[in-house]
Amino acid sequence: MKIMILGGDGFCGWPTSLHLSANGHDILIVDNLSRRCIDIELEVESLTPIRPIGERLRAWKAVSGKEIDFVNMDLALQYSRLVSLLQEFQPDAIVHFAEQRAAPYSMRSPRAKRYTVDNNVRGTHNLLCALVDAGVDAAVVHLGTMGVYGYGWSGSAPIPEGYLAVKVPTPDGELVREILHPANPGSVYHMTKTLDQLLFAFYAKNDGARITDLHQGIVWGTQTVQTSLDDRLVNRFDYDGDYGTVLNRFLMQAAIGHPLTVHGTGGQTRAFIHIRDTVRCIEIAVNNPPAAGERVSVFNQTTEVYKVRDLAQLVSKLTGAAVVMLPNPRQEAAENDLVVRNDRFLALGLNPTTLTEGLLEEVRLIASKYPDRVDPSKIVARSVWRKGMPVSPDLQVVPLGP
Ligand code: NAD
Ligand code: USQ
Repeated sequence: MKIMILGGDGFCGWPTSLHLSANGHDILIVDNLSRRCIDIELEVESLTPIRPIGERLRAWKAVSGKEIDFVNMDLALQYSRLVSLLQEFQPDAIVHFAEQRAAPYSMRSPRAKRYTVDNNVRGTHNLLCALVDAGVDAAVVHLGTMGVYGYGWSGSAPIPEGYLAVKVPTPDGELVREILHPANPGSVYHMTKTLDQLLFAFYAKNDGARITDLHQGIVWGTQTVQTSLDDRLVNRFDYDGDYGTVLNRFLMQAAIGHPLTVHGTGGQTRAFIHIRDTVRCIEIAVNNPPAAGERVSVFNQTTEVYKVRDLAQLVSKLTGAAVVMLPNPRQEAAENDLVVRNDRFLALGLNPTTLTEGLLEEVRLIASKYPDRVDPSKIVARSVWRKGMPVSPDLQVVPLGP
């Protein structure tokens, strides 16, 4: 298949591009490298020394013999170029990762809020509009988020895959209808994903666009089979307070002797997936698109559910790291239940990678390889959801020994 990977230089996009290339697909990465620019803005770098995109692609050719093409283009701003590119490349499928994806970054300033909305909503709409404009019938696979459902809205009721059956009262009794699950975003970033859902629903209905929306949980881990083949292919590892996600942060913190930073009580329950399952799920989704005229196909792309404090305890037990409860910089439920259906991927053959001590240790070892690349002043999360919320000071790093 000819597959365009929008956002293919990022944390999920890079390993997905390599996985699909290794499996024989013809890959074109489109990315404006904005994530690398945000590293410069935040004065922090990936914990792993990621290489420039050109070097990454040359290394992949040397290691695998396969070519991946790259176009540096802004999906949100370069509409005409996008139409031409679709007409030239004629993709069978498009995987859309190209959005600003950090909730704390999206809340850090008015500028970041506006950038996140402009970038994400315009990018997604440009893609859909350009497909129709170019007359290209490619299947679109979009990376959405579990956060569109919100947390705690339905107590312990399982979260369905995208659509909720509701009873509608009528003069003659009642009708049962399936509606898009109510959206309940917890940040400006998550809000853009709920807006994306409406864009998808409209273009599927109006233009017969074939769209799959993957409501992905928090991704942990860093390496896949392909990114481990050569140091130059290493995947990014975000550890800072804006972009680092919780479990990878805990593993990095343990590796350098920083206390594990639990926000609030740690009673927040979240859904997780390992990066190796991310790339497999995307391949399954690419191979199983909906037909033209069908509604948007939604999968919950997640394999396990944990409370934040239980993850901290697990990492602490494994490593001896201290756990510290910090004032929560976010506005979110202190405690919530979360039960998630993921039957669709399981039915299509996903064999979930579960959070075993071996895999945790593997990530901790990657983190401990680069202690000199950590800036301890970037670890504590400082983007607050509302002005005046307390900001925690830096914490002391005490290396734990071998
Ligand atoms: P990332 O920031 O590492 O990668 C996103 C890539 O898209 C970057 O390389 C960036 O340069 C590019 N990009 C952004 N805006 C662009 C634009 N306008 N034009 C062209 N390129 C653009 O993020 P990630 O962690 O790889 O996440 C990828 C997708 O998966 C995101 O949409 C995110 O919302 C979703 N997701 C991620 C996670 C996670 O835990 N990382 C979990 C659930 C969903
Ligand atoms: N948390 C801590 N300590 C930390 C970091 C986070 O307690 O040091 C807590 C947060 O307060 C939150 C939870 O851990 O309650 C998850 O935070 P996170 O940063 O790991 O994840 P989140 O902000 O939800 O965002 C990440 C990705 C995003 C994706 C989302 C999937 O950055 O792109 O959409 O996970 S989901 O959470 O399922 O919506």
